[in-house]
Amino acid sequence: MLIKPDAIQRGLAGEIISRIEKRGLKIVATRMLQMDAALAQRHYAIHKDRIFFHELVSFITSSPVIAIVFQGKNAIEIIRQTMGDTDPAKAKPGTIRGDFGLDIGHNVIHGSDSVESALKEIDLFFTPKEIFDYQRDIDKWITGEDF
Ligand code: IDP
Ligand code: MG
Repeated sequence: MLIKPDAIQRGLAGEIISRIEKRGLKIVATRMLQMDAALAQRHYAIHKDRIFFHELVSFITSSPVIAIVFQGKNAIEIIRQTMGDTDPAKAKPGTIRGDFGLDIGHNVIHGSDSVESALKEIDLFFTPKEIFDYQRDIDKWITGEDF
């Protein structure tokens, strides 16, 4: 996931991380960076023909972001559900976008939409050495199994 520039500027980073962390997912990598246009274009390549693409690239590069890799059972679905609908106006209250956003172009968080895109996106932001493999004793209380 990415904590987008608007969320960092508004001081929402901790709250956003906390909501996902509290679901039980484990942080295995994190990095703060300011994306450049080349990285933004690769990250959002799937949207390159959309009318909002230029606006999207210019927004995501406008100020630093925090990239985080979360690991855990059904991580993609859990994060997408916790994020809420892409358009904050449609996102349910109780979701991150539903609680903290108003505008589709300023929706505070990015989350990968499939395991396949997560693997590609992780590769754009992290080297394998920056991703941690560690055990938490609490995992057996969250899922009944160790990750
Ligand atoms: P997602 O972030 O929920 O996966 P996508 O459809 O993948 O949503 O779109 C990527 C990002 O592009 C969205 O998070 C949003 O910030 C931006 N976006 C999507 N649709 C529009 C639009 O119609 N106008 C401006 N920005 C948009
Ligand atoms: Mg998407």
